[in-house]
Amino acid sequence: MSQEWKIAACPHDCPGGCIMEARYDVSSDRLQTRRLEKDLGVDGFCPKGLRWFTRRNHPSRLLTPLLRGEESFYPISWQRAWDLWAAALEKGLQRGGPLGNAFYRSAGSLYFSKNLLAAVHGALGGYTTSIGNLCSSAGNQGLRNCFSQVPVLPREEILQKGRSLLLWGKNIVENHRSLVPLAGELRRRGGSMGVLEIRSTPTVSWADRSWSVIPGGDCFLAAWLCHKLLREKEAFPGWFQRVANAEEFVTFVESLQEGELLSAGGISREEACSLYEWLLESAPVTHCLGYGIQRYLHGETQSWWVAALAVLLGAFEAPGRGLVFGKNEMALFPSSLLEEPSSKRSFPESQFWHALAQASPPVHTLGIFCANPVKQAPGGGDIAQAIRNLPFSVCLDVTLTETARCCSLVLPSTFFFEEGPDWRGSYGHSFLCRTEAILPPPGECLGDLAILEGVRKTLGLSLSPEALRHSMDSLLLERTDMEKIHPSVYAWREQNFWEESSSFAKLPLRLPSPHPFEEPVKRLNSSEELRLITCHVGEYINGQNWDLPEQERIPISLSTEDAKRFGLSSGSRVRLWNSKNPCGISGEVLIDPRMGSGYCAVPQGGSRINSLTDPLVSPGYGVPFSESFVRVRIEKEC
Ligand SMILES: Nc1nc2c(c(=O)[nH]1)N[C@H]1C(S)=C(S)[C@@H](COP(=O)(O)OP(=O)(O)OC[C@H]3O[C@@H](n4cnc5c(=O)[nH]c(N)nc54)[C@H](O)[C@@H]3O)O[C@H]1N2
Ligand SMILES: Nc1nc2c(c(=O)[nH]1)N[C@H]1C(S)=C(S)[C@@H](COP(=O)(O)OP(=O)(O)OC[C@H]3O[C@@H](n4cnc5c(=O)[nH]c(N)nc54)[C@H](O)[C@@H]3O)O[C@H]1N2
Ligand SMILES: [Mo]
Repeated sequence: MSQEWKIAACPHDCPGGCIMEARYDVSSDRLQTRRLEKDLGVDGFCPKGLRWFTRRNHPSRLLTPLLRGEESFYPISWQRAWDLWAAALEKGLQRGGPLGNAFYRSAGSLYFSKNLLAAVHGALGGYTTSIGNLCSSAGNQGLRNCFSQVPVLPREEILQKGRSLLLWGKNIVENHRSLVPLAGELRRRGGSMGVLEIRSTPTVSWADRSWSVIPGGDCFLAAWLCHKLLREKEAFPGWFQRVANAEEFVTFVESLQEGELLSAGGISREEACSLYEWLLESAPVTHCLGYGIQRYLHGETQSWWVAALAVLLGAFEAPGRGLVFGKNEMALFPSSLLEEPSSKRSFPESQFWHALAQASPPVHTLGIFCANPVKQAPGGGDIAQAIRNLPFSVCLDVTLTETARCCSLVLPSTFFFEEGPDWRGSYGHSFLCRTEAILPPPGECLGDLAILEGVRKTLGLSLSPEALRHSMDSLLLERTDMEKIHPSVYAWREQNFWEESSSFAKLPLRLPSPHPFEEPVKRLNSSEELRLITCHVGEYINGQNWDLPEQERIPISLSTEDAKRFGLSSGSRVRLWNSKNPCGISGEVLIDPRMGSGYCAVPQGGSRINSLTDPLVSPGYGVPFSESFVRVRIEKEC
């Protein structure tokens, strides 16, 4: 138990990657926090992050291992839990070899130690798992098509060399708060903040300029802008020098019809021209890609075309004209610690659950870590059933989540300030920090690695997850490419992709066919169906809203035109439904005059929203949540 100030880093999957100091005050039995000195340039926790400290003694927190009984879960000892899990893993090996045991991990915590969670499954010879993630795979794929990697533009570089930002559906006021002060600084230096959106958001209200597109329309708009830059000979001088296929690209762009591009992007010529002028007069403009724009079947094409536009506007030639999406917050994780298992079978993220039932060799056990797929993955309702159908499933989490409730065994994990040493990087900034336990966990909670340590001992494996944690710690402490700016905080000088001499681009030579982009689902009646767009919100991260009051009715934003067409007004109580969930979910209409016809927007993270989404796969193993369609009906009891 530490009464010293120690470093704590928010574990949330959020670009903030916020860091502050915390200590345990015995007299008040409270965790106290304080911000690091301002000039270090690291943000303190926001209200979402600070909730971790008050959640510590929340009544919903799991305190003992739980085993599913006939009617409900009942507490068992750790040794019994490990015996059951170890026996199930052995049975899995007998039935299907190493592939008989499945491992699924998602975005609940971004601490480095989470990369070690598959170690025990690996030591058993391998496992079945998922490939891709719920978040960024499609966008990353488009950027890899273009640059062979996901380019990194460190925040400091934007601050020093940038001027204006164009946010391609990046809702920074809600979801990337740490970019707001940076944008403020650029604004003070004369920069302009632009946003492209499909609806009203706090970022649209905050921005200096905003333009509307239709869902999935950005790639067409970006192609139109490339077309105009080439035709008007206003592309940045020398833009083609780092482009492997510049001639073919120019030929392809010249073959495109301007009018078709604008109509597929859902933007008028006048608006598009105003964006074009703004791009030239506000230069240098840094392009910031949001995650919403890549949740489509052509998500990879979306980011690829924005990348092409950035290249034509001088991304390689002039500092500050680059593009940012996310970056690998675990880039410095010592991957030498983990050997690739000899046997591994991967199913695309969205298809993983469906594949489990049909896999041959069969899957006998499933371990779920830092993940709540029943709530957060597309087709969540079916996932619940897929988990229940398995002979054995175990979920490590801090509460009895929608997913945990479907498992045979539920194991109580710790909070980040109850275990260590551990490390945390960020996909927003370039700091790393080392954290340690500040106080012991409540009840019988154990850290994820300590839980796995119990299984490996029971199985008699020599590989120790806790020993791996300590090796990871030593390897990171030995690094010489990080500057210590505080006893446990390090500044890493990340390479700026845009300034490396070897960086090059391969620009896109295709666009999706616009109407519709691709027929994703069999439509019931297209004029009555709305594309369902689910958006991240300011109050909580992803599905982690268990300590907030559940909204009985979700806000459903509709265009003025659609509301009129369906006879609805603001405040109308409706249900959103489709063939996957005919009973639907309850909501209240909000009319958004900025929206176009044919889609609705609702918050993600509601307990049943993904009962309406389809488990489709986009190139790069992406998850195109926004290719799901719903209908609206006036609410009456179902
Ligand atoms: N419809 C729709 N669905 C979406 C999205 C969308 O836009 N629309 N967004 C998607 C995106 S971008 C993402 S990233 C995913 C995120 O979805 P998930 O990857 O499921 O992430 P979270 O909901 O943040 O957390 C999952 C669980 O991890 C647990 N957890 C936290 N810390 C720890 C820990 O240290 N150990 C263990 N064992 N568990 C821990 C939390 O309590 C939580 O229950 O959701 C996706 N789902
Ligand atoms: N407060 C908070 N912060 C978060 C999170 C959170 O849940 N809450 N989650 C974290 C995670 S895991 C992620 S992935 C990020 C997500 O961060 P964002 O990228 O900001 O979030 P999204 O809600 O996925 O999409 C952003 C916006 O894209 C718009 N949009 C949808 N389709 C299109 C399109 O085709 N074109 C354009 N131009 N816009 C479109 C939506 O209307 C939405 O407002 O935020 C991270 N930060
Ligand atoms: Mo995400």
